Amino acid sequence: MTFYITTAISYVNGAPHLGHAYEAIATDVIARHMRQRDEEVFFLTGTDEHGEPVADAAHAQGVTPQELADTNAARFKALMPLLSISNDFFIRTTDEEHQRRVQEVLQRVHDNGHTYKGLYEGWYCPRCADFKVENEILEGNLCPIHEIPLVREQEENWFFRLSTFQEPLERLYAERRDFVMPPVRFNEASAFISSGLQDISLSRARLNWGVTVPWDPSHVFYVWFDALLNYYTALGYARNGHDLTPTFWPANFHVIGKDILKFHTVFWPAMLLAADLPLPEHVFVHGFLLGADGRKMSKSLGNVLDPFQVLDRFGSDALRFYLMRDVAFGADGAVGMESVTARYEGELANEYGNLASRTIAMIRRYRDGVVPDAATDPELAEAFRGLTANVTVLMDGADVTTALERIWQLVRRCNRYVEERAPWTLAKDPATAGALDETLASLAEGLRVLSVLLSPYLPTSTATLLEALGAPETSLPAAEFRATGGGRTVAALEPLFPKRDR
Ligand code: ME8
Repeated sequence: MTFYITTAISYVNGAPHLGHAYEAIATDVIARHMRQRDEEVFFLTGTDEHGEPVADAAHAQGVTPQELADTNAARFKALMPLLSISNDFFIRTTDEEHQRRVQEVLQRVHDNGHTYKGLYEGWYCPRCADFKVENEILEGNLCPIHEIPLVREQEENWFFRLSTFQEPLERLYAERRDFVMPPVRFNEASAFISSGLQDISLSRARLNWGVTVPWDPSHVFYVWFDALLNYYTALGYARNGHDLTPTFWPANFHVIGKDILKFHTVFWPAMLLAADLPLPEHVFVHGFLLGADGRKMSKSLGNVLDPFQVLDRFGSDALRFYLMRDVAFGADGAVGMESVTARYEGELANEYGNLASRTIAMIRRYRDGVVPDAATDPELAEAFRGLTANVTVLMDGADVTTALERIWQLVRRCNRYVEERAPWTLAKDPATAGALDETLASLAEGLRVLSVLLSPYLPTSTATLLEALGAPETSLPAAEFRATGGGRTVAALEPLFPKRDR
């Protein structure tokens, strides 16, 4: 089976921020989990480099759009390994192969009769690069997202006949309730469609920073169609000379934020239908990260959490864990350094880290570093029953937060098990040697299973720990709690989550 998952591609008019990191991490957790299931996974991310926002930002900085794109695309690309993102390709919409394929697909849309030339007049937000329809406009003619004044624009454009896709889209939404997730976003997209679709511009005549319209070279494509098509074009050239499209198209998951819902849940499926291309399975819409004060993060409010600062102080596993645990995937959530510290100390260090260090230390102290070859405790085995199946179902629905909570309940259960069994007491009396063997074998097994399940979230520390346990296998079948186990030698382990200066 194959699994194709994408993030949105980031605008290069600014530097990467925590919202970008959040989306990439969540998508990475799902991709890594699917690889554990032995799926053939392709995970795409990248940068969105054309259009007015980039051209304007470049102009303001006195550089060419290409220069600005090169500088910032490099920053986004460099962020991925810092976050332990396992993307299979990084697309830039200025890639020649991308541009060629955009032209090919949109030429087909044109040839299929879904375009016409007309005069466009409407309210336009230069930051969204989007014309707003009446019911989206805030009082005082403001952009609902940026809250800046909209500009009245008029120009001759090529139009895409979105209105003719009203019925096909209504049918799509009637037939596939999970096309958009979570349900609240499905309802939002569905309501937008029911309110009546208007044709939209497909090209810009005034701008030249974009992909040239092949049948009318005085125009460039409207940046959103160029950008959306990245999900399709990348497969054509990501692996030099080998077209991955037949293997991976259509995508299984597009992961996006709530501000770009309309483009992905309405324009995108209509465009694919117009180009005779199969539709993706799911669009998952996540919420927004807010400052610790619950307001939109902004430099002027001083409530911005900088991903680089968190990475510096706590490392990538901690940032990944924090974001997946603290902000329910799909909802908005407030984030701040204090709560990062609390999760790091309270859960990573004191719960998982502590379970790991005491399990290994006790095996070394009481059993010369060899996991006892004993039957594991049926009661603990029972607590683990169904865990992997549960996580699998949750991940199918992209519910990375609930899956993590489910795993974490077992981290806590194992720590309680240590207290209940008090191995340090069992070790004092030779008559309880059998009970100590069972306890240590069970803890080693529990810790191993938990680490396999946690590896998509904490790829670095779980790899270190599984190596120390002598059990580096991370495929999902290895996450079953075994009735017996042992005989393996464990290695000394440095604290996985050492104390940090405040
Ligand atoms: O929208 N919290 O690019 P972008 C959570 N180029 N997610 C956030 C966020 C926040 N505070 N701020 C942004 C674009 N995001 C287009 C996409 S796709 C064909 C083109 C998310 O750099 C945002 O919702 O503004 C989007 O999914 C992604 O980051 C990139 O945002």
